[in-house]
Amino acid sequence: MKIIGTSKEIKLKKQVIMMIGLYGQGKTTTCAKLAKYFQKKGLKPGLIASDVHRPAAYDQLTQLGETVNVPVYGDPKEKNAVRIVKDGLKALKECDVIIIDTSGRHALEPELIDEMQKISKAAKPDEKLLIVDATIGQQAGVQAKAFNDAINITGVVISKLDGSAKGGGALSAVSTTKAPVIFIGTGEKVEDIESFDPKRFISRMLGMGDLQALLEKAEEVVDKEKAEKTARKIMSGKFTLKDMYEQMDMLTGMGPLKKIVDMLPFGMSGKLSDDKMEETQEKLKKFKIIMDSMTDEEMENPSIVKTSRVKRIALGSGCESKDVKALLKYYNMSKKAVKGFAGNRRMKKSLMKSLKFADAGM
Ligand SMILES: Nc1nc2c(ncn2[C@@H]2O[C@H](COP(=O)(O)OP(=O)(O)OP(=O)(O)O)[C@@H](O)[C@H]2O)c(=O)[nH]1
Ligand SMILES: [Mg+2]
Repeated sequence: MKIIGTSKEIKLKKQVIMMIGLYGQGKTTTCAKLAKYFQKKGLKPGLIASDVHRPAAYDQLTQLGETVNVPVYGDPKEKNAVRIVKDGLKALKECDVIIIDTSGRHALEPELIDEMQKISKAAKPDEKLLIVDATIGQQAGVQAKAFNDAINITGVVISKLDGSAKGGGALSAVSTTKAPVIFIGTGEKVEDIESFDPKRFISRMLGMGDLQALLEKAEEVVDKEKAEKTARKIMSGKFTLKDMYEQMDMLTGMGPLKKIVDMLPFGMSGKLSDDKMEETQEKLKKFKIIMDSMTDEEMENPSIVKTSRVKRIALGSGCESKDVKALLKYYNMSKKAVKGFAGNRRMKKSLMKSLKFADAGM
């Protein structure tokens, strides 16, 4: 199976990006995803709505822009896409990365090529990204080649790689054309985008999970200092409800459990049913609400929580006593696990080592 083709990392600099592709491939959604991506890297993005053909296109992009909190330039009354792009570039000149959404067509017809070329001439984009939908399978490769021949794209984004059996086929087909794959889209939400890394993709296909992606996700949401503090506490064998609360906070902050588990190695994802995961996610949420009703003293020293306190906490958090007891049971199990971890010298050593790396800023 040959799936390593060309891949490319997008530069983190001031630039103009033009999105192109056929109908419904995910251009507009990907505009917002990219905006969020650059925003996270500290750059200021702006969006231009130059799809003048689909009536709702302007509203869609404006809404997405609001979601990610970036400015959107557009003029629903203007029917000339090139005019909009020119005005948009001026209006958004304070932005670092300007992303231009364009209209789609049913096929790569002369009219589409003409419009793409005109916009490209007016905007002189640093990147011309083709968006292709993974669910079309091998056809994605055909599209990539055709667009590349027609207007020299600089890269491809493969959208809808979530839950598509044909995703691998699409990716391998595109990878074998000359067009480098830059990003993959893995869901409908604005954060569902990943830089494409062929090695990582292979390991995921082979069921080895995607630890790299997991670590990146963790880095985004985890406060390094807090994580280090927790790690040191774990090593000392001390583990209070407060520590557990922080851990849950980190975990739930990383997004839906299913996504996290999908990134774990050894085909873990197959072993946990979606229902079970949803149940766990709900349980974590409930636990957090219960803990919010506990006093500092109880959080630091959970062993003082006996019957009367259980009742009070249940009442305060709108739960039943059995839920509070379930939380305490879960805490005691976690604490035992943590104690075992702290007692394991080999694990301790490897954790120490990773902390040293963290100290060295690595
Ligand atoms: N599951 C999933 N859905 C996606 C992804 N990217 C886009 N979509 C969905 O695909 C549909 C079409 O996306 P758009 O962004 O509107 O596509 P477009 O290329 O702008 O479409 P036109 O403007 O009509 O040409 C929407 O319902 C999106 O939510 C993805 O990575 N995963
Ligand atoms: Mg669109």
